[in-house]
Amino acid sequence: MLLPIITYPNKLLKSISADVAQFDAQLHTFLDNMYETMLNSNGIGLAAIQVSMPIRALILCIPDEEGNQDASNILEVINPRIANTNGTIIYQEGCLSVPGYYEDIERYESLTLHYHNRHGVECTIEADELLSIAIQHEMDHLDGKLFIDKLSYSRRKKFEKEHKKALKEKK
Ligand code: QAP
Ligand code: CO
Repeated sequence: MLLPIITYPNKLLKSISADVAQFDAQLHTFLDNMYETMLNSNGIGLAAIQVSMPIRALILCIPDEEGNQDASNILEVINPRIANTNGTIIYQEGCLSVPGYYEDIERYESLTLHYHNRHGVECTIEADELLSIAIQHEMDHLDGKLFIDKLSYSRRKKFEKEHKKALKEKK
């Protein structure tokens, strides 16, 4: 089932999401719906709050060399914690909740992540490059932050201007 993705400036995107307590069938169905919704919108990552659900869950599916996003490559991350970080990296980020806008953002180059999978099992992964960037981007959503909140004053102004223009053109 496709879920509606909310977009900036919807205030729900500022929510602090709550820890997941029950790793039940309802959560599994929700995660499946998130995956379908993300692929349908050509995304590589999606946080639960982007579909109006304020829980600490996110999904990632980094495309392989052929650009395929196989279901076996999906990473479902619940109640995540970053344990260790290394270096910095700059990447031009976008967001399904800020469609059509992309800016360079600095992130940790690599990190260690502790999280729970859909069954509540504790997992740890080492991530670098695009996966590390995507994890940090999606974890920001859990604390009500968007990548545009990281822009310098002048870049943010540029965004607000382009956003207003895009809204007018849609009407
Ligand atoms: C977050 O972003 C991310 O504007 C996931 O028109 C971003 O999936 C992780 C998208 C950068 C790592 C690096 C954005 C699709 C998708 C758009 C996305 C659009 C259509 C964004
Ligand atoms: Co996003």
